[in-house]
Amino acid sequence: MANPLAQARYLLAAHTPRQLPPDDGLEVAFAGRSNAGKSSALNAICQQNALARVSKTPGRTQQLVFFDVTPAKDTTTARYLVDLPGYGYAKVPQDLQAHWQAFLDGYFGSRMALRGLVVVMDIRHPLKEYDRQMLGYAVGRGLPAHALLTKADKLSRGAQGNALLAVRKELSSVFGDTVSVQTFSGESKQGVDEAREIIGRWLAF
Ligand SMILES: Nc1nc2c(ncn2[C@@H]2O[C@H](COP(=O)(O)OP(=O)(O)OP(=O)(O)O)[C@@H](O)[C@H]2O)c(=O)[nH]1
Ligand SMILES: [Mg+2]
Repeated sequence: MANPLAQARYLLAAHTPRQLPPDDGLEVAFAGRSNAGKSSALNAICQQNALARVSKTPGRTQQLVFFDVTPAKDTTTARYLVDLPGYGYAKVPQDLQAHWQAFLDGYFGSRMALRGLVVVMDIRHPLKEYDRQMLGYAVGRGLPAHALLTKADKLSRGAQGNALLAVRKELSSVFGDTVSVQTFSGESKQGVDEAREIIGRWLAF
């Protein structure tokens, strides 16, 4: 079956709440620590090499970047993927961090269009404090969340399996069954079908 997410096109980058697109569609946000691999995951899921900007320098994505995945035949409901600024990057100046915190709090607290949250975590360093906070935000609002344990290509199959089991166990003890998890790699494309399936369901494709 064709991948509807492959149609993704850059729409806009929002630095302030006023710049957000109208809150009347369906959207899925990608969150994660700086350098975790969010932009790479978006690109792999959308089968595009240069949709979201990938960088070796952490803190690259400094806005809420919206990608339009509305099917051409659907003129009633806009659908978006949103690349959120990475968190936990100490070198971002404090006032900028405060700005993002407030912007993100507002976005998560009130965005009606938000249907699900993808939390991207390096499989070698999962479930850091901010990851738990993001998952808590989503679950607290009644939104489903899905964790991608990315950069799986850096580990053997056995080590991947162990990491997956450990994270799954921890997530289910804290959040019950509202948070799912899988292994993933933006590099090898491992797990892209599973991720597309979940995101596609949230976006009512
Ligand atoms: N080996 C490997 N490297 C990856 C993978 N995903 C991302 N990377 C690398 O990790 C670095 C960061 O990737 P990005 O996708 O830019 O990460 P990000 O989370 O969007 O980072 P910020 O926007 O700065 O928060 C880059 O050097 C990528 O090439 C992966 O699955 N495997
Ligand atoms: Mg990025």
